[in-house]
Amino acid sequence: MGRLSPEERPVIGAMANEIRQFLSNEIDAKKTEMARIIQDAKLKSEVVDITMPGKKPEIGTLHPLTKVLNEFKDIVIGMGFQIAEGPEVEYDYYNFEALNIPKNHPARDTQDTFYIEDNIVLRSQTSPMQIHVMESQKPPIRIIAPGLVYRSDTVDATHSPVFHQIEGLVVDKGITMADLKGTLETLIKSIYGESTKVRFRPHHFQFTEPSAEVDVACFSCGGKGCSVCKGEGWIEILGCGMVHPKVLANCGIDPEVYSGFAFGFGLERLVMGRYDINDLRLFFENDVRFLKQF
Ligand code: 2U9
Repeated sequence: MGRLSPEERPVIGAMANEIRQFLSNEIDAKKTEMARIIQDAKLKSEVVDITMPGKKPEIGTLHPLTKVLNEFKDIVIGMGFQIAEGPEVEYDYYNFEALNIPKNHPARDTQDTFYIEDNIVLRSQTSPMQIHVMESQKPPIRIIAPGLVYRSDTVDATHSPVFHQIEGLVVDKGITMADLKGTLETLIKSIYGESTKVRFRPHHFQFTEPSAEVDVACFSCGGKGCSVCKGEGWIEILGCGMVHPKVLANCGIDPEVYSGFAFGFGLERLVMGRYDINDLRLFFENDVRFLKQF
């Protein structure tokens, strides 16, 4: 523009403005056109065909342990038991001493657990909950205490440091071993079937006297002996006994007036027998291929 004469300058300037305006309009038109093309492509890609069939939502299933525990709760509630649940971190007193297992007693070895402090442990059985109930309520007592328990075991196909246990306790006047046997036979036949054969074998537990272990005839061979029952013909399912008088007395219940029986079993072991599962670790590996079979 500098080199132009004064007469040429306004003419060329007007032409330049016209060209600038034209180019600007063209660029804006192109931008608008491109934005529309992008918008159309986006809308096309997001179109929802409402006539397509819906995606079937995956329906989950209950964990086998939960399923069997719920069945068991239904059975025992129908028999007049109440469910009592409590803390997994317990005082040494409630997990051992109140159950007639004083400090340094060898019975602690089979129930070795994890110590938070010298007098605070991860419970090795759900019995502490039964002690709490016996301390807080007078007989008659009919409770089932399910829950997680802890043992210092190494994980393998049949052991885990964390597993579920279910215990039962009945305390009243005149409770005898006959009540124990009748109740457990009824319970076991409700779980394993009416024709199940049940056997009581003398045993020892620190917290019950007399004590017994209970077997059922092997579901696989009916008692002849096979690989499932390791040739025994019988499979051990639980332990039981008459509540030790010292345990009653520890809870302020007069063993001269009241008596009781108790039992306990591992839930994983029961479920493995029920569904012929041969590896305990399947219960907590969360493999959907295993879990969705139940
Ligand atoms: C109180 C008094 C006594 C509970 C009992 C057993 C026998 C027993 C084991 C089975 C497999 C534990 O899960 S396991 O390792 N339990 O054999 N438990 S009598 O006796 C009690 C409970 C509470 C106040």
